[in-house]
Amino acid sequence: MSNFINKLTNTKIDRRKFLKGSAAVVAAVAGLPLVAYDNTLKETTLDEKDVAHINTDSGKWVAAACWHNCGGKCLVKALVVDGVVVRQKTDDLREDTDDNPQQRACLRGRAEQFEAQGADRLKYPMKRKHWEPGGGDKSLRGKDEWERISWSEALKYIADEITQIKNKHGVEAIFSTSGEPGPLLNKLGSYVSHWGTSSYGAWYAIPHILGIGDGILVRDAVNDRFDLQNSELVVGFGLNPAWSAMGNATHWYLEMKKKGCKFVIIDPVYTDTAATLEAEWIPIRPGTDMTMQLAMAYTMLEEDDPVTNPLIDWEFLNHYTYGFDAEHMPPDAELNENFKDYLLGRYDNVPKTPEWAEKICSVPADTIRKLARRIGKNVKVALLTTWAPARTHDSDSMPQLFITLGAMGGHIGKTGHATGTSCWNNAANFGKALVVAGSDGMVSKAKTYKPLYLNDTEGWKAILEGSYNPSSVFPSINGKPADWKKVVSKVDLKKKIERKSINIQMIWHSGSALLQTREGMKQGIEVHRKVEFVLSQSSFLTTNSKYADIVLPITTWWEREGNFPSSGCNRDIMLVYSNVIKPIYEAKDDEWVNLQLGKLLGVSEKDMYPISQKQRFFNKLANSTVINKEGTAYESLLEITAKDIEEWGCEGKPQSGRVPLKKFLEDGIYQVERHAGDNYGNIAYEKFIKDPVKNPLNSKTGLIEIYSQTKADVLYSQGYNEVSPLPKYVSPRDGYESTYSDFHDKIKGKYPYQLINPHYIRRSHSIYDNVPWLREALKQPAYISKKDADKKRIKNGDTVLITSAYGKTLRPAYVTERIAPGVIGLPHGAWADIDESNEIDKAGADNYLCGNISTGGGVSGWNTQNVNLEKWTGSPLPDDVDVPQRIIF
Ligand SMILES: Nc1nc2c(c(=O)[nH]1)N[C@H]1C(S)=C(S)[C@@H](COP(=O)(O)OP(=O)(O)OC[C@H]3O[C@@H](n4cnc5c(=O)[nH]c(N)nc54)[C@H](O)[C@@H]3O)O[C@H]1N2
Ligand SMILES: Nc1nc2c(c(=O)[nH]1)N[C@H]1C(S)=C(S)[C@@H](COP(=O)(O)OP(=O)(O)OC[C@H]3O[C@@H](n4cnc5c(=O)[nH]c(N)nc54)[C@H](O)[C@@H]3O)O[C@H]1N2
Ligand code: SF4
Ligand SMILES: [Mo]
Repeated sequence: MSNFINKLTNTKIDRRKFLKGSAAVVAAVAGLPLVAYDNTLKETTLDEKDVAHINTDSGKWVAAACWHNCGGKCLVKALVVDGVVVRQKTDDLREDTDDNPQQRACLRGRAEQFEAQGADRLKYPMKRKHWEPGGGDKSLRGKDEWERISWSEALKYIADEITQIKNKHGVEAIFSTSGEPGPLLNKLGSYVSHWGTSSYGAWYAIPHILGIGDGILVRDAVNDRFDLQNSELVVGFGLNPAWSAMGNATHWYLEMKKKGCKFVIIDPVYTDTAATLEAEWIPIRPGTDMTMQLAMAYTMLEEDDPVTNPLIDWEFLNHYTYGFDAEHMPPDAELNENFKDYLLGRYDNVPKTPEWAEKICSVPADTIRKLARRIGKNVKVALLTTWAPARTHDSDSMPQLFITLGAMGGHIGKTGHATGTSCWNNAANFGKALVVAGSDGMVSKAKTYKPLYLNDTEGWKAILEGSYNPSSVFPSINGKPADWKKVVSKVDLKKKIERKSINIQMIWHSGSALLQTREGMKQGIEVHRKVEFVLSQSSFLTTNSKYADIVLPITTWWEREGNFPSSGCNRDIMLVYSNVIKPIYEAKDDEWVNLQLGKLLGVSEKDMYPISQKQRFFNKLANSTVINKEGTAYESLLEITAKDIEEWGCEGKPQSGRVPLKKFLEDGIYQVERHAGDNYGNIAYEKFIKDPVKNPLNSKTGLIEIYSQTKADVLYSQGYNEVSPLPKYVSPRDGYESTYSDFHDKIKGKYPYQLINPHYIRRSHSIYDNVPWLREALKQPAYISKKDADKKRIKNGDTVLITSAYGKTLRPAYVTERIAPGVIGLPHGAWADIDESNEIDKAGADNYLCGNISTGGGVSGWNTQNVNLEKWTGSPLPDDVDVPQRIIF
């Protein structure tokens, strides 16, 4: 790359020369083997000195995509000189004020140029050397050499494999791990897809049944950033926006702090968020939050006195909930059990006292009591949580308990009071979107096939064993669970779902990193070495692609037409991106692949894409809307002229709107100006609280169901295990108690530590893990408490071996007082790098340690894994930045 910079400053270099100069090609041309792994870090790093010399006079700033599912959404701009991006910047369009801050990019977004233009981009279609139709030596997947093939060869091989497999085993033998081949596949017949609780843990489907959510967006619901400024106290479980909701979420919390709000953060880690907010930190063991919450509820019940110490909002409980006590049971309850008597231990002889909780969650009983006293009805409290504490096994009742605690304090539906999740793009600023991308106009009436769904928690295991849970209650439709009322009306909830047989013979990877991001990776690799054919469409040799037979080079979003980001922005803004660079080498987009395969398999363009890509983008732009000044309705966002339409060469009518089309595309963003008291505020559940009869919740009874028969029935019919209609604590599989072989006598077991997977600032899940800049900045360590490290004589930087019942990984230790003893933090999403000689992963791939365990509603329980920790006696790991990039041509 420095070569390239020199050339760029001295001559007008063309793009092809630049790419030829990249080390990968140099390696290949020099006659090195085709699997030419070469450390090109120096080649791909632009430093300040390089940049200073560039003559950028002819350059153009383009609004570029930062396309990842990263928990933020920011403006990224790329300076394009002679078809190459030489520099990036972020939002400098407006003054940066507290109420209307710029949407500034994080370190990852600013390193995008080294991803999109990385030397390790897949450049050509490739096949593994020993692949033959039907598979060849399948055990070589993941270790074979790669050979370049032409697009026409690749497409022909793929079409032939699909036809073979379809004829031999039926189309239900094809497992598509992401939606990209959907338009083609659903014309070929029913295929297999997957569903999971992924981000949300137990907040995925059950909350819908309980009435959580207020109709704006079912499931999640708290107040918006301005209303939250009225809160006096935030009690936050696992709240770490400084890492997991970059963008402005931490700023919104700081604005609350400025107004005097205090923060208590309950997390196994003393996070950067807790430090920034000067929060009181309460360390907790993973997967045990429910015990602490139950003990808080117990304390409130024990100490409440309507006159001298009013902690509980009885009026709220009586009017808006069912199931708190024997006098307020829902009409459909089949079990004579209520929450209050459960707290008091009437059913199990275990009163849920702070002393009981302390033994499990490690939070001192006194701390629990003190905190419970602070969340009484007369304090404006925001009880917030991310989804992380519920990404644990057996956490199905966690959302129900959380809303119960909020209801006890009456912290719902009033200004400054809130109870719910504050996470991802909506962190600390929840409410309906103020700017909305329009529809693309694609309404297909043609017959399509619905896929069969595998649940992620059992996915790889189900394929190996040939039987799966058909999960008729929860499968996601476009990432959202199905409307529970509709589904439930068609299912006999008193009957357990029967497992069905399955025979997967082709895996088709595209826009997800499934082998990397779902549990049971070791079994996943076994599956990849068993089926007849593995195809992967990607931009790099990702984990999915490494274990494939054929890989197809796919464009990044910088090389495409332009679009809106696919996962939402924070509610104040809408981003848009344009084409930045031409496709690198022979990269094509997934739509093109579908079209070419369609030609070979007899599916026409009209069948798949009746509207062209460009016209679809244009339609989305034309149909985009923005909230009106009064906050009562939406109006057109964009002004589009006849000349615009002509220039685009699209069909459409001129229209008036808030911003001219060209300006929106140039800026890359529209931001709604906000101020306290404007017409766009949001208090979650406000309408329900005003009139619960007119504005019932989405539960069967219309109220918050602290006892929910439907929840218990749905989970029963799901078939994994039975769950109480009440929010009872269940000691989770692979949780704290199971770190002991004998919990009662406190004898530790084979896997005495608990592993969590924080979402890491080096990456967005698996994305960016290959970017040298980011690898240099952040090490992907295993975070280990000083106490545990001292016991094992582990020092900072030592290589450690982490072992679970499912797999082993190596990492450098980061020894710190900022993580609770007994807990190990292994950041989520590193690209697995498995040493075939000993089956040990060297990259710290979280899912190589997480096993296929299915509980309750099929919740992925990543933050409850039992592991062992040892000092590694073999050779120490090199820094990730010194590990060769995966360059295969
Ligand atoms: N152990 C553990 N596992 C977890 C989690 C955890 O906390 N712990 N978190 C979970 C969560 S919250 C989530 S959301 C999931 C995320 O799981 P995934 O969505 O599988 O993760 P990503 O790494 O974002 O993978 C997206 C992949 O699609 C590719 N891609 C993007 N756009 C396109 C395109 O247009 N075409 C093609 N062909 N490819 C494209 C990207 O380059 C990338 O390789 O991971 C989950 N997995
Ligand atoms: N940098 C970065 N940001 C991301 C992503 C990414 O990959 N990288 N992914 C995005 C996506 S798709 C999602 S879904 C969100 C997820 O966002 P979050 O749910 O916030 O995810 P985490 O970072 O896993 O966890 C947040 C905090 O919860 C703590 N925690 C873990 N287990 C427990 C527990 O049992 N109890 C308690 N009280 N705390 C616990 C962790 O220590 C951590 O500090 O992140 C988004 N943001
Ligand atoms: S990775 Fe996410 S937070 Fe970072 S710049 Fe991109 S959109 Fe923003
Ligand atoms: Mo997620």
